Amino acid sequence: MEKKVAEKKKFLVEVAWETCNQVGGIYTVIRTKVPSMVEKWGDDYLLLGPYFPQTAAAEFEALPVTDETPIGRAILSMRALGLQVHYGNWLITGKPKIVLFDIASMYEQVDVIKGKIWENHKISTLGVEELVNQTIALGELIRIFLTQFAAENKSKKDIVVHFHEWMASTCLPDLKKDKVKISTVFTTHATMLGRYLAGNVPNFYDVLDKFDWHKEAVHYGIEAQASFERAAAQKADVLTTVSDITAKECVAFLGRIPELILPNGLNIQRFAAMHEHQNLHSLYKKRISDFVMGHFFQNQAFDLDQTLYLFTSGRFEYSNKGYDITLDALEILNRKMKEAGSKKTVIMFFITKQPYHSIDPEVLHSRAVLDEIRENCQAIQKEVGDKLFEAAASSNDLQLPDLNQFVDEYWRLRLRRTVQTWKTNARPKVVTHLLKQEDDIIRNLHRTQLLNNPDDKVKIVYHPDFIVSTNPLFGLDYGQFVRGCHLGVFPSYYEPWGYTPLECMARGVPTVTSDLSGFGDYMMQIMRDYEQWGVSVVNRKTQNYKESAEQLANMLFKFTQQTQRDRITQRNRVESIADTFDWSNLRGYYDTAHELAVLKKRK
Ligand code: G6P
Ligand code: 1S3
Repeated sequence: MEKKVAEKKKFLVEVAWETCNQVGGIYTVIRTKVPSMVEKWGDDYLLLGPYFPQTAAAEFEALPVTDETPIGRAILSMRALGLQVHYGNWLITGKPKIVLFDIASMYEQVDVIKGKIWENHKISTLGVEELVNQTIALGELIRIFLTQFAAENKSKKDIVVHFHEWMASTCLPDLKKDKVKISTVFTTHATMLGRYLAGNVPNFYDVLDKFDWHKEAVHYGIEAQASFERAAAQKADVLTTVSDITAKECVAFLGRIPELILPNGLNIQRFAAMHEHQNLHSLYKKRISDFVMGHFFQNQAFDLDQTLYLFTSGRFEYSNKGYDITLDALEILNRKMKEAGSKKTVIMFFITKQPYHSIDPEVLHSRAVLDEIRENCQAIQKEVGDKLFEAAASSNDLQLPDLNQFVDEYWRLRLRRTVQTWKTNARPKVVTHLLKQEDDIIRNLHRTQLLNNPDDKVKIVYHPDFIVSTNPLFGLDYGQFVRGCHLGVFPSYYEPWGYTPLECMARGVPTVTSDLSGFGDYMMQIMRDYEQWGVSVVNRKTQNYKESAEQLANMLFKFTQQTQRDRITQRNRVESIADTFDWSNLRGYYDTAHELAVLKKRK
């Protein structure tokens, strides 16, 4: 009897606000995991999410809906009620089936739904922000669909529904109340209160178990969000999160110990460039060097062979993402390098998103003039080449002629004039765009005077926009930019998982992370000699801010002392362990969560 139950087939539904809708890291989780999920589940796999026409136009392909399948019948019954439900393929690797719900078709009902939520679950949603209203409307659409789908489940498969984050889970308490025949998993990828409190309360981790979740939620104006999150966490058959660190927040804010930790992976195969990865580094580094020449050389030139490109990137969460500690460590690094008489130059890129008017025209202009200088040089090179060839072929004498005579006066003058007008006494800008207002990065740079002075060993390029291939400054997409850099720096203070260091590893780029990020914590657990593999972990758990900044500066200083051979070897090593984080290795954690949900439901 026991055996028969265990063999029953399962159908998996995953639900996320970021299905076919890129906002942040959850999109990466869902999207990169799809090939591995489709491999296991085949046709017994479905993703649910919101319908946004613009993204759908690029990533979604509609399929006909018939009444021959439970999914089709559930959709048709919703359409009969006047609800807009889209069914089709998500056009990504793995091409999964997805159902997207048009929130607008439920929006008029939001106040009625809110009333019921209050009646049934005592969750107050008065005066909430627009996003919460949208998630409530989406939740109701998901509730109707899942209820109908479960009722249509004639094959009697165990339906497991995996909800990601509160935005996709406002209906979870109702599904439970209505005893809909599904098993549920809820994964929180961060907690609402953690996000707010970590950035505002000093020693957040030390006082984690002292907070009154409700009082804090009201204080930060996120009572509805935190309540939905807590309700979903408590009602789900299985609660999971992405790291041990966030598991502690679950206990403190959601009132439940997660049954499982589901570490995040990537579809590493997509990045694998095998032996090519070193050549790609070289290629993309040249493109970054083009920018660096254009930006810096008009005022100060340095040896590009002795220049290292470091970067950090992510949403603008100044202290959560560790931009503060990175800047303070860079000031120390600058001093150390000067004192040691280092021949190296470090260019540190801050890639994040902040409101701006436009790219700074002077930065663009300088870049354009450098391109013109290159064109002049190429014209001269061609002229000299052609004339030298002619001279060599027609001469009997083995002496090399004076090459200067082959350069036309016009090109000589034009080159000189272009270079002269380009050179300037003005310091290279630290920020590439015209920001709408001064922010914490700029304030810190002014305090530390890390302003691209000629004698600085550490130079700053603050690029307040994400990198896309159409960007005129680099002409690279983000992945190419990462490959061209030497080191990714992510010493986060609050980071439930953090994909950025993993994205470096996948491209063979060494990285710095912190023991307060889920990824760093996980690395420390699975690999004792992680440093050997190009992953440095800043201790932010037991050291104070100043000590951590000093430790980071020492790590960076050590990095500047490596030889090129060291760096090449290290890149090979980093690349060789990236497979550890392939979903084919990490999907097993999800499989366990789904098994567990079914078992708990049956009890
Ligand atoms: C790769 C390329 C080499 C290049 C090196 C530069 O290994 O295959 O041709 O010299 O990168 O490394 P670096 O760390 O100095 O950018
Ligand atoms: C969250 O996205 P975030 O950047 O808001 O989920 C991600 C995926 O699990 C995670 O990597 C990240 O740390 C969380 O913060």
